[in-house]
Amino acid sequence: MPIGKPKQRKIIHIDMDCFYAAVEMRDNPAYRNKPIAVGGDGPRSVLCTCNYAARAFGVRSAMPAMTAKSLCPELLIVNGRMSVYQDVSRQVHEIFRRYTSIIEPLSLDEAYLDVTDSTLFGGSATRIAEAIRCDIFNELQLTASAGVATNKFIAKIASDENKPNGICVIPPDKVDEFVADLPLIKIPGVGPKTAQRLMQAGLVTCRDVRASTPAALQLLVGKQAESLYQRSFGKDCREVVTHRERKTVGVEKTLAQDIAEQSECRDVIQDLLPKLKARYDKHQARGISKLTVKLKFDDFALTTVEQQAVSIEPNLFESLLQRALERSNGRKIRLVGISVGLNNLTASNKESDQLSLPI
Ligand code: TTP
Ligand code: MG
Repeated sequence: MPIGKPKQRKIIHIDMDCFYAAVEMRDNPAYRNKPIAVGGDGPRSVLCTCNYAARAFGVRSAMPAMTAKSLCPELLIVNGRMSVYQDVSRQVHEIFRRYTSIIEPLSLDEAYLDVTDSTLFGGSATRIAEAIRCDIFNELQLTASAGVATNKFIAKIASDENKPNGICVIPPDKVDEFVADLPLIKIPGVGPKTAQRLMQAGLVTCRDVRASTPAALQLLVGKQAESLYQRSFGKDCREVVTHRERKTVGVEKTLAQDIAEQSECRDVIQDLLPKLKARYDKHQARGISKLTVKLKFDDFALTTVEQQAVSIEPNLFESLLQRALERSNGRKIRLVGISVGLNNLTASNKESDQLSLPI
């Protein structure tokens, strides 16, 4: 390899198929050939996920149970068993560790693996990904999908291409072609609002972003412009991070009935405060950087208001609540949450390291 040329990385993204629903089907054979979803089936419940039989009817994650039932009247909605999903997630991670120690979990059912330096299967990332999917199937009776590429962004998008129970490999010489027609909404970090703003400016695919200018992008998406520009050429130099520091600690409550009064929201925050303090206690060494109030309105829209702070101040939560409620436009409140931002321990350590250097 010529000196100075960076080594081509081999990244795998693994994502379990309809994870909670798949575990339920595995453990309850009666669910197997039926459309099922996991969640509550009360009038105010929202689905966590559903199996692929239910998806054929248009049922989706995060959909209100009532809507799902109207799309698919025979949908069976089962209660979730979080501790079982956590156990399965641990078992999946044990399988990952047979192949690499560089694992970055994204959620219970999703992780990035860096196998650049692996010598297994002659160093073939594709064969490693297939071996992982086989182990998961043989040992846990569950299916996973995999994306294999030279960076995290492409691997993540690839894992979705041939779902369920599929693999998609994007070799370096196919990246350009794969990315050019990619709709921007598929890029992690580009949410529906950003995608809408980009579309209004005529930007729908990565090809459109390539033809734009960094300055124009800056106006549209602010500080996200640089990474969006990079992604549109298939570039992503983020490492697979094996340990990520928690950034916030929070508590929230979904209300039994939507509320409209500020005083009622204030009462909910009063109830949540001791829980927040108890949770923060475990992270005291980090110190606090900000306080945040989050509200979910009755149309499921979320809003957050935050302010820098160094301690849990009930009065500050109150004024943040007031500012959040100003955005309600007559909507009622469905959920109230409060959280604290934690200082970055690693950064402060680095700082003290620098201070202790001899001058
Ligand atoms: P996902 O990987 O997004 O979805 P999935 O595994 O159910 O389906 P897919 O085959 O498309 O990957 O999320 C993993 C689990 O996280 C999912 O099984 C349930 C949970 N979840 C929620 O509880 N709420 C949500 O809104 C979403 C998206 C997921
Ligand atoms: Mg999944």
